[in-house]
Amino acid sequence: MFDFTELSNAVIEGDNAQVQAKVNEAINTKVDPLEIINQGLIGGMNVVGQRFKVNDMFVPEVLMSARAMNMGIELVKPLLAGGEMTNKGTVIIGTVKGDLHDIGKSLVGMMLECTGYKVVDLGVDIAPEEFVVAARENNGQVLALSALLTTTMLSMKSTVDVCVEEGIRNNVKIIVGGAPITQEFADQIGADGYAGDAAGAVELVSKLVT
Ligand code: B1M
Repeated sequence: MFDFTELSNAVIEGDNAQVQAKVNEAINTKVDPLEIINQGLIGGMNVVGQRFKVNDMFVPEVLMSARAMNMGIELVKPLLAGGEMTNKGTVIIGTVKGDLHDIGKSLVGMMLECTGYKVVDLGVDIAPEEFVVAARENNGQVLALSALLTTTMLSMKSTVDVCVEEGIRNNVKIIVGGAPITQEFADQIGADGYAGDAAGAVELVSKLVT
């Protein structure tokens, strides 16, 4: 069995070369790509999150870890993309207004892409109106909203409200996710669904887009 500790530690230390070496080692020993992401890469990032919270790590170090994690994900990505190449539907994804966290959102987007959806990733700090424009322009079936801050959760409600005002609410499913989000919150703001992680988001989208 592959020992993920060294890979997680490399993410924590923001050591790109070591992340690359350990990810390649895992790939060569046929470790499940999703386990490499979840246990090794995200496992490390979770520790970073805990240390950041107690001021044991600071922004520049967190960014180095995030960069190392993303680099690892890029190495694993081609293995996930090998499956289905059909277009199952279009998902517009973005982190809501005021929020600059993009790691989880990008992971969700990547997983959707790898399972056959066309993903239009708008990036971070996306205003409700921008989601509406993108949904119209790309004929999107799903709007996927990510938020990591309790303060920006409210932008999710504004986005749902603007979709109603602009008359597109019946044409598009809206899903929400991110660390502070719950099913209860999703119900309160009138979203169509909530997922706690990237795999859950894929499952949810496949239920909503038939
Ligand atoms: Co920020 N940050 N941060 N941060 N940051 C958190 C979120 C925080 C919990 C840290 C803490 O204090 N413990 C805290 C929020 C507190 C709160 O609101 N309750 C916080 C804060 C306060 C801030 C600042 C305000 C700090 C400051 O400046 N004083 C500031 C805000 C900037 C802004 O957005 N306006 C800030 C800045 C930053 C950095 C720039 C340094 C960096 C972001 C870099 C980047 O994204 N490019 C950063 C980071 C990295 C974090 C932590 C440490 C890690 C987040 C992460 O990437 N996790 C985070 C602490 C933590 O979460 N433990 C923290 C890994 C990622 C894979 O997980 O994003 O949760 P996550 O995504 C998961 C699920 O949530 C889910 O699936 C993903 C995969 O499993 N998911 C979805 C996400 N989106 C989804 C959408 C879906 C479905 C599922 O459907 C649509």
